Amino acid sequence: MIEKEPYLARATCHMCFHQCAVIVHVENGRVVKVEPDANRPFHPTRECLRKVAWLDFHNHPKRLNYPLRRKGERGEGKWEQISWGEVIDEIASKVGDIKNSYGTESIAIMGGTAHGLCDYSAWRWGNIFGTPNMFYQGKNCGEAELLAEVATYGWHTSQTVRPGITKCAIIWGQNPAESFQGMGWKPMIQAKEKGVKVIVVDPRFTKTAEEADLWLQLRPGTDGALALGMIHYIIENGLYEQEFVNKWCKGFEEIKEFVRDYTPDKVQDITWVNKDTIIEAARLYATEKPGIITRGVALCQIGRSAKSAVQAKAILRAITGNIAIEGGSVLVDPYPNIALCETLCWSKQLENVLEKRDNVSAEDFPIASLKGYSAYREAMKGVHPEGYQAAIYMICPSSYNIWKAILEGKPYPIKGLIIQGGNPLITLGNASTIYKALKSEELELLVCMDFFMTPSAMLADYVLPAADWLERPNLNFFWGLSPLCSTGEQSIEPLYERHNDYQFWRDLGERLGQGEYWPDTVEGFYDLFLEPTGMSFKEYVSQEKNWQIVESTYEKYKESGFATFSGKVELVPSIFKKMGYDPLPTYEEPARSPMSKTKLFKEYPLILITGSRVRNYFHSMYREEERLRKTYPNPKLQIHPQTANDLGIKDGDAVYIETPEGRVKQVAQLDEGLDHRVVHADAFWWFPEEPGTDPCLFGVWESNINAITPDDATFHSYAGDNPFRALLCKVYKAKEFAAP
Ligand SMILES: Nc1nc2c(c(=O)[nH]1)N[C@H]1C(S)=C(S)[C@@H](COP(=O)(O)OP(=O)(O)OC[C@H]3O[C@@H](n4cnc5c(=O)[nH]c(N)nc54)[C@H](O)[C@@H]3O)O[C@H]1N2
Ligand SMILES: Nc1nc2c(c(=O)[nH]1)N[C@H]1C(S)=C(S)[C@@H](COP(=O)(O)OP(=O)(O)OC[C@H]3O[C@@H](n4cnc5c(=O)[nH]c(N)nc54)[C@H](O)[C@@H]3O)O[C@H]1N2
Ligand code: SF4
Ligand SMILES: [Mo]
Repeated sequence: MIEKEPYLARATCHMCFHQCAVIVHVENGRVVKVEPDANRPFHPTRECLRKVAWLDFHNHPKRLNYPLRRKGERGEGKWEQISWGEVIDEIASKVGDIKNSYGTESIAIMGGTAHGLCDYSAWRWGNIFGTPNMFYQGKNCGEAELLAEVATYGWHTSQTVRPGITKCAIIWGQNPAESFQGMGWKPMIQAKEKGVKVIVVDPRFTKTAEEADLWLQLRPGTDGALALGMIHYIIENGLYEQEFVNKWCKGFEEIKEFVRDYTPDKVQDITWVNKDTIIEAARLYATEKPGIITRGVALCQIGRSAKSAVQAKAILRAITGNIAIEGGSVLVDPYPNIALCETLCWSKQLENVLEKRDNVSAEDFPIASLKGYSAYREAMKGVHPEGYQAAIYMICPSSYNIWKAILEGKPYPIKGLIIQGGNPLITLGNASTIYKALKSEELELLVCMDFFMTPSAMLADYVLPAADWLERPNLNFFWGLSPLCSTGEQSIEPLYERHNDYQFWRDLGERLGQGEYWPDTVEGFYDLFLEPTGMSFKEYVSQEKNWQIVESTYEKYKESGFATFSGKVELVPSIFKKMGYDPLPTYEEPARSPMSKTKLFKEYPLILITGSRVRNYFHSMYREEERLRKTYPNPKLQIHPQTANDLGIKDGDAVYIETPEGRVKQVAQLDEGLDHRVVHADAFWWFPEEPGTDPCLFGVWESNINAITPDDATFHSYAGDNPFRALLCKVYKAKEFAAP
């Protein structure tokens, strides 16, 4: 940061997780203007709509500015302002009491998606304190895919095409034209100009699908069957890469036998995709090489049918020889200049906790537990002797088990929950269970640190005001999932009594006797991460390019082998067997589908998918930003015109969406790009303009689709991700949709 005023700061925007390079103009200690920094890579694109809220968000009158302590009952909305010193003392004392009575594992921490600083500081605190119950939304963001990729290859794969080199791209369960406009979509458009063949697998005709050469409109949740059908065709027709398979893949004969039944006819019946289209997709991907297959958040959220889908995708890449080659699915190492495991005290966590209790979902979803992580570590040690940097997602408990541990004390009680950068009532399944857990007397401590009072924060005992991206320095390396690192300067000192997320954990840690682990400032914390570079954060951030990218390397397995038990690509992963799972990609119907629940289907005759990203928002954020809100004022239920007509629904009508869990209201949008048997509901809706007090909680029960999504261990993916898609519902007309 330049000291003199007025000045310019080279910051990175954090209004979503893309961290675009921006220049911030500061006068008299206040931000007066933010603009794209065209001199650095990854600057804001025209398509990003959230930019209009840059200043409004920072200055919004509803921002939390002081620490608050609850006065009345949870949810009553009675607060008193207290000092940071008092609030840290009180939280530390309660955390200490819970630790003494129940053990460190009884404190859970909960974050959201990659919000940056708060993730890293929370994980460091959790590891030092010794709790394996660190939930974050990576769980629903792709964990089921990542765990399958790592089980198969010992690495996860890259997501981007190389324009001019990649010949075929399957965009599977992803809509990057809305969700990755800069990083993922821009190279895709460039690649299109150079002739890449694009195949999109999505039940909706999305903006991404508009660019496709081939669109596979499948029945939601049947991705596993589709991928198995493609493997079947590729093997039967000798289109696989024999040399690579013979030399580097284990389990090929077993897979060949296993997919014998997945004929194009059978797969057409299951998936609703015409068999010629399935064959065309398989043929294109196997012959137009190199090719990539993206991960897609959808596949992690189709519940128990996720496993076959993610495993079969991993197999498809390998048998076609499309991994670890230029233009194909590259095996990714994290950005190498970051001491991720060390700084997060990861080894301490393993020592600490393995001898004590595993996370609360270890029994239901053992693959994502400390035991699971130890098994992965063992498998990988030949290639990653220091452990795998991108480790955190491997131990994340399922949220289902957190609520159960609070409400039923099983497998052991969770008594304290610290939420930072999360809004579970809106972004996790079955809000009524979450509501019960957050209001339960069994939960002795609930803390929420955020920018705004959210429905979840309303139920907290303490609400803490977070400093935003303009008020803190930023260092981000995408949880270790990409070979990228971005840095941005702090633009101004935090306004009012907003504190950065690090400061909270540091102060809490210090009060609990962890002083030696916590540098005084965020910059000191970042210095620890950056130790391998030999640079301090201050030096690092002032480099000309403060977006660092490490070039990909190819075929590195030829030197080290694959990071699996056998050193080969394991088409039938031994780690799955070891953890008690079916190691084959056996297709399972979604827990609620027309086939698996024929009786229920009679009452709920439409397939429901939820939560597809829109350019306007970042999940549950920014509903209070007036200018942005005008661009997308209300939640939409997309429905085929024919279905709508049958139900007497017109475009713009208010409609109820009902599942066995209850009903919510959204606004109908007629959409011919959907199959008439499928509807899509927006997720993430709450209404900051409504009363925050319980039971309204800013309209949490009105349009929030997660008020009516199920949460049951038997529905979840093998890794414990929430089932948000491939559900059943009915839709009918409502009287009106109250305008905000
Ligand atoms: N039905 C359905 N539900 C879904 C999904 C779906 O597709 N359908 N998708 C799932 C997925 S993939 C994800 S990632 C999640 C998203 O879930 P979340 O990450 O929980 O959602 P956000 O709205 O991004 O953030 C939650 C809160 O964090 C606060 N916040 C943001 N940044 C910071 C920060 O730096 N510090 C602090 N202290 N607070 C911060 C925001 O103000 C907001 O209130 O939703 C999941 N839920
Ligand atoms: N603007 C914006 N960008 C974001 C975010 C945001 O909130 N706003 N969130 C970020 C986060 S945390 C994430 S995880 C990513 C997610 O980004 P994406 O992976 O692109 O996820 P979605 O848009 O939720 O879903 C992608 C597609 O899955 C389709 N789909 C639904 N059910 C199925 C199914 O059963 N099978 C298949 N094959 N497809 C299905 C939907 O129709 C949708 O078009 O976006 C990130 N980028
Ligand atoms: S909101 Fe996201 S895409 Fe838009 S400028 Fe900020 S970081 Fe970039
Ligand atoms: Mo996500």
